[in-house]
Amino acid sequence: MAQCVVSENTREACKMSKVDVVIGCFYGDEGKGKVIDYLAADADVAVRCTGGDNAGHTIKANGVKYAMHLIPSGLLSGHTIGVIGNGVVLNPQVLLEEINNLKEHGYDVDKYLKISDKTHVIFPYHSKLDVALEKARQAKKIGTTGKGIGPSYCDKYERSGIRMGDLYAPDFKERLKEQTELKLALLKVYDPETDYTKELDFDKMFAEYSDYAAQLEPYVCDTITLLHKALEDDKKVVVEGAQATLLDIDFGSYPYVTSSNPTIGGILTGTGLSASDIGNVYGVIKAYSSRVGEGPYVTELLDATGDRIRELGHEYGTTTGRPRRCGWLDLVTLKYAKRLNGLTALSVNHLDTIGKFDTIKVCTGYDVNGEVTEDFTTNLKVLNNAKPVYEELKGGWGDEIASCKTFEELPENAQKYISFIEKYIGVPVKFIGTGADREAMIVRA
Ligand code: 2SA
Ligand code: MG
Repeated sequence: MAQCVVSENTREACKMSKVDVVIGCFYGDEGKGKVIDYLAADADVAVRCTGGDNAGHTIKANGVKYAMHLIPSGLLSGHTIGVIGNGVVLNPQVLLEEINNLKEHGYDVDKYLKISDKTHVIFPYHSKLDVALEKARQAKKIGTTGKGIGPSYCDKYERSGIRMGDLYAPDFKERLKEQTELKLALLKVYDPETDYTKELDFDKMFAEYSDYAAQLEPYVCDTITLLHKALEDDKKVVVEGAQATLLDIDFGSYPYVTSSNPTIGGILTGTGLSASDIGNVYGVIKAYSSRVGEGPYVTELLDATGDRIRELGHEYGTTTGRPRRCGWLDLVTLKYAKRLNGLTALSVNHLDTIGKFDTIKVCTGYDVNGEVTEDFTTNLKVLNNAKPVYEELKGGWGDEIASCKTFEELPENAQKYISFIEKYIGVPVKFIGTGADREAMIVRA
């Protein structure tokens, strides 16, 4: 039999996981940025893989608060390369604002930012279409962010999208002209009352995008090779999930979803990493739940308790400023997120916030027409009919936990809350967010 030419050392190295992944388990805004920030401290590369500037990670670094929409927030560590992967849809204007802001705060963006040549570009007609489509949906609105995400992914899958690399091709002008005309015709169908010809003036758009292209050119490269070379050089990579499991185009509550795969599959297709490169998959949740936009939400509280969670947790969107819908933690949904993503550990944020309630409810089952199930479904009819089955746990702690550095230092009820989640899901809670500051986090071994 032929001998295997791969040495034992290489085989061992292959087994070591070098890519940590951070995924939102519910509807976004779980506080992924905080974990990413922690992991980036010893990561060499941080990658964004899906979505666009509909994402917003708020990070506080050196006393400054940054709302990161496109640049991987790992770059804020000061020594981590930030990669915008091929699965992202990119609005160059937003990106340039972010680049300039970081430069003003002393970040060497020119050294650390890389953009995939395959990343699709968002043009003004995408956002116009996004808003016009929402308007045309009338009573059946999705509640999109209006950033042009859906229409841009439509172009990608229809194979007419313009990618970062295409901005430098000789036919860019011709393709942009063709797309602008097509989109103007479409807008006329969806929103016949508005004249878009001035807002989508081709010459102006071409001049603007040619300027953006020139400014961004130094960052554009083959990020797939870059990532794999980094792994071959034993570098540590963190993938920053955007949006969340229940907003997944395939696995979320369709059509109330975003237009990409924020789940584990999107991590691979949006970066070019392979399944066997993935090691830790960190699922991020809050100690309660929230949602922006339309769609089913079984544990939503439309009462004073929901309002109190919103105020205590400052639940207003980073991207759009919209007040978020709020409710108790839903473990049925979390179990679904665990199954889909293969979560290896959890991060629970806002433990301080939920501890301000004396009694906390946690959803452990859905009552669907008298039958209790622990299995989530995206069937809207079932979801809209499902009534949460709650278990009550004792709260009564609060801000004082911000100074706790270990799990053991937490008040007994707070420990019990975390242990309850772990027992139900069967996944350890590794990170616990105990306050707004980035340092306010317990990291368990
Ligand atoms: P779109 O604009 O097409 O993606 O909107 C479709 C639906 O997806 C929802 N959506 C989001 N919901 C929560 N958070 C989002 N992004 C940030 C994040 C949040 C932030 O990644 O954490 O900090 O502002 C996000 N992006 C899209 C949207 O409300 C629609 O329901
Ligand atoms: Mg967010």
